Amino acid sequence: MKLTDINLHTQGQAVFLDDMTLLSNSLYASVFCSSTAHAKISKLNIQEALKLDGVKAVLTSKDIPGENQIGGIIQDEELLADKHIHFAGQPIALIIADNAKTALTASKKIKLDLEPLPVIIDPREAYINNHVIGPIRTLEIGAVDKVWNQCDCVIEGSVDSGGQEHYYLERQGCIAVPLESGGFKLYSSTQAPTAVQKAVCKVLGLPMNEIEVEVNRLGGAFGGKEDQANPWAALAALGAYHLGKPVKLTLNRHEDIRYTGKRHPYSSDFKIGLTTEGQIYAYEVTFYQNSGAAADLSTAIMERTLYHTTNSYYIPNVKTTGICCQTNLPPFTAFRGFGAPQAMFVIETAIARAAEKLQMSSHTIQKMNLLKEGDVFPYGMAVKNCRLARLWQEAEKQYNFDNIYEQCRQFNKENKAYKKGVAVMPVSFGVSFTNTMMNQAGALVHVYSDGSVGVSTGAIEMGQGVNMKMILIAARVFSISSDRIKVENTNTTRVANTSPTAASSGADLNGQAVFLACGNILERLKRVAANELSINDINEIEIKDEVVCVNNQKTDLNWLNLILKAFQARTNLSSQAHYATPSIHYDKTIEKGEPFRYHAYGIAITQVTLDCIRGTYDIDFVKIFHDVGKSINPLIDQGQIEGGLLQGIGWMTIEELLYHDDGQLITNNSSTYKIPDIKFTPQEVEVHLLTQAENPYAVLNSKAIGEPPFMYGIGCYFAIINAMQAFRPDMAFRISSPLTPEKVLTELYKSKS
Ligand code: LUZ
Ligand code: MOS
Repeated sequence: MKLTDINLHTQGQAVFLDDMTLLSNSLYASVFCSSTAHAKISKLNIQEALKLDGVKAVLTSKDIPGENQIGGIIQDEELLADKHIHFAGQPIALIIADNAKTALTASKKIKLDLEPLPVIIDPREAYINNHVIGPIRTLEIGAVDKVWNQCDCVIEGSVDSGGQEHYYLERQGCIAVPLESGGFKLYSSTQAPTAVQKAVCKVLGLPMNEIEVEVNRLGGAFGGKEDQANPWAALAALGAYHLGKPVKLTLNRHEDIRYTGKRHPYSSDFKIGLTTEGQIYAYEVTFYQNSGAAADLSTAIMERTLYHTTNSYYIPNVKTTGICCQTNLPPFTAFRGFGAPQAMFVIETAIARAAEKLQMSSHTIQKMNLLKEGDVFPYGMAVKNCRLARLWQEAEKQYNFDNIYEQCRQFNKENKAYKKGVAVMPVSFGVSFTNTMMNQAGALVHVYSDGSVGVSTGAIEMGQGVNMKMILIAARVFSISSDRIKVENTNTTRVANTSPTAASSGADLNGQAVFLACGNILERLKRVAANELSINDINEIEIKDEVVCVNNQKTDLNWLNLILKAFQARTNLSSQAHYATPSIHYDKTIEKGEPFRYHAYGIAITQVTLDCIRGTYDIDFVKIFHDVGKSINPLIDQGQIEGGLLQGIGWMTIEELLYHDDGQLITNNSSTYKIPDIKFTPQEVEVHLLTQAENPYAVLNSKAIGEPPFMYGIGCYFAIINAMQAFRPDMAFRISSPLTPEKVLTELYKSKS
């Protein structure tokens, strides 16, 4: 069997950046970053660092030959701080030495004289002080302001959600190798090789054809390497540029956690209006996004937040406003879900509070307002191929929700110290980059004369199994054994102008390009076969399990001799193809359009048991009903669902980022920042993939899988709240996420205000 990433990972044989064999003349870099969050630099002293034996250079902003600028959407971020520091962790100088330890030691000898400036870490305080990034955007449908008096019940509130560290196992890093042309080849741990290429070009002042970026695979990314692999690659390249030798730069875990951006914390105000039966009539929300010190992807992330304001519900009157607030924290960035989880947490909070007031279960309100075919989202797109009702029905058929709630009530009646809680969490996630331009991909396929196949795309394998999906797509088109197919690493000279592997669309976009490229070659092969077999109409020809068939009848021609004949006939056995998602569009001036090709849907039911003496909780089960279209590989999709769920649960429960008022991250190591482990994992996770759910809008009728399951984790927060209410029915809990055991315990014994 061919060794693919999946085998290599499980055998510990996969080669990551840090495992690569270096050229013998390689040098090592370390980055000196600010430990102060906001200040003017009055003096930078590098003399002590330079004196250290083995140090080759200390580079600062003055040594940048091109532009000292790495901002993507908005040009507001210096690669190396020149005069002004905006966050703790901002790079100031690059140390190059002949070994990694010396580079790190030298970085500690750099001295800074600073004039401290006031630090803002709270998004609302930033907003009041006018520190806003990009335009404030509002989407509207119906007329919210006119309908509040028609609602039986109107509830207003605020709620916060915390940030989240990506905690990819492979940290950020890059190896930059000078080439004879004066350009550079970069091996980078990035989701976006073209973005790295562009960032390096800008910093070094070189054209794109002088920078080659190659990626074997990543040890996880989760959005953390969509934009934020760029600075480390640009710094490694800067070192290689000045020293003319390969330079390796990797962050250690402590550096990575402190210096790089995370999921955006949000603080939000909401107002929801319903009938006494639970029909939602109006919803108004303002999102204050803590964007950090520079734009990074914040405005795009806010755009996805706005589009997911109403999650899986149809609400006729909606007004949603998003504000990107500039603070003195490291620029927050893409993270699985890209702003949608933050929006969904707020609407679910609004529904939970309405349920309290109306004295009904949240799931009654959720079900009553579930999206139906043809319903229109606040951004103007109509729901198509909506499968929420089907998912809900199937879930209720297998697990009678009322029974589950009743069993919990019974348990809670009989137990004092332990309480059970339940929550249902529906998810609707729009698939496509919200920036229409980014929805394109390329593939290059070679069929070699021995019948083996090489596939190159712009997709990055980061453990999500995209390479296996590419193999399965090529195997399906040619109808050959997947053992004949190899996916090459990702390289900007083979497939250019790539979008990041992000937005859950890696397999959709690159897979469709592979499908088209293979189709081109297949067409040529059919002509060769027609010629060999003296058939006039190539539509009568088909390859089935490596055998050429004519009108479903097997012939003597098989894949191997067909390829040989084709080569002898001087047939082009390579094809490049390009795919651009059709029909999507958006007009920001009117805030209406059809930004997504389709939506991914699903429902999760979560039950927890709360230890009311300790504040700790166990997750009894999560049962998931998910629409992944016609899955290309159900095992990979199940893995993404389980992984996404657990990462979402972590965000909502135990993963807590704490900052000092001066902008220092307190939870800056694995000893203080806790991610879910196997013991924390739900005792039971059941995944049901919806059957007979072809999706006509993506490759081979499949659906994107990467991000949607993350948001099932939100159900865990509400299940815990549900259990807390069973312990203290007199309390209305108002707790920001993450809902750590510490917070649970404090709230359970709080006196009633
Ligand atoms: N990245 C991006 C994303 O640039 N645009 C998006 O819409 C997106 N969505 C999810 C994850 N990453
Ligand atoms: Mo992303 S959050 O890089 O799909």
